Amino acid sequence: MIKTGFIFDLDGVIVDTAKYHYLAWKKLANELGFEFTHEHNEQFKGVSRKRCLEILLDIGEVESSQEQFDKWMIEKNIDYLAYIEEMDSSEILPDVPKVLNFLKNRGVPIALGSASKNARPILEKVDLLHYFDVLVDGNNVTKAKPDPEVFLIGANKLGVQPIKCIVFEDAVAGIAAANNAKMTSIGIGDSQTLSEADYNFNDFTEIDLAFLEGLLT
Ligand code: B16
Ligand code: MG
Repeated sequence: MIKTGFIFDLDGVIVDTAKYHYLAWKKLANELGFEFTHEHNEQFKGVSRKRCLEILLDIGEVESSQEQFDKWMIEKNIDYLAYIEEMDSSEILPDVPKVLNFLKNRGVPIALGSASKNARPILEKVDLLHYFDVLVDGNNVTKAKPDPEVFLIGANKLGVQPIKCIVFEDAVAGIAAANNAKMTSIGIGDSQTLSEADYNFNDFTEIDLAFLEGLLT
């Protein structure tokens, strides 16, 4: 039987760190004299920190030097990390451990495929790091989702053919990246927003083990 691998996005799939990204970006926007809304924050999901700051400055119509840009990147991340410091396993999204346990017990290789450069400390804080055979995050990629790079590196490190990989994603760009990698994409969240996914669920409570079993055969 050809081996199947599973790749999980982090923010919006395993934990809801989007709310902390939002608070940190909002603080910066307010310091710069403009509002940052939840609608704005939607555009930031799955997007790299650098690209987020570019979008933020566009929203506020703020111009900056490279030096100032770099300082704001650091400032935002320091504020974000203060929230991460307080995280624990109570922040794991519902039924994520159910799925991870099932896959682990079946000996299925598991990777993380995230845009975040803070993925490892977050997984450590919520005590899920031990489930992952491979971590691919913002420190390992040169091309952002929807480019398939993050997932292709994950498949390669898992030793699994891309076509035999299953990706859980909450962002439109992430579903596109999985599809571009010729992987099976599972959208976690609003099915209309993630209509390009091969399968859709609102969250992991809707995924039963028989469904996962079916993906392994
Ligand atoms: P960091 P994901 C993404 O995580 C977030 O959705 C996105 O909002 C964030 O800008 C990006 O990580 C980078 O995060 O600032 O921690 O490097 O959904 O790809 O797991
Ligand atoms: Mg995400």
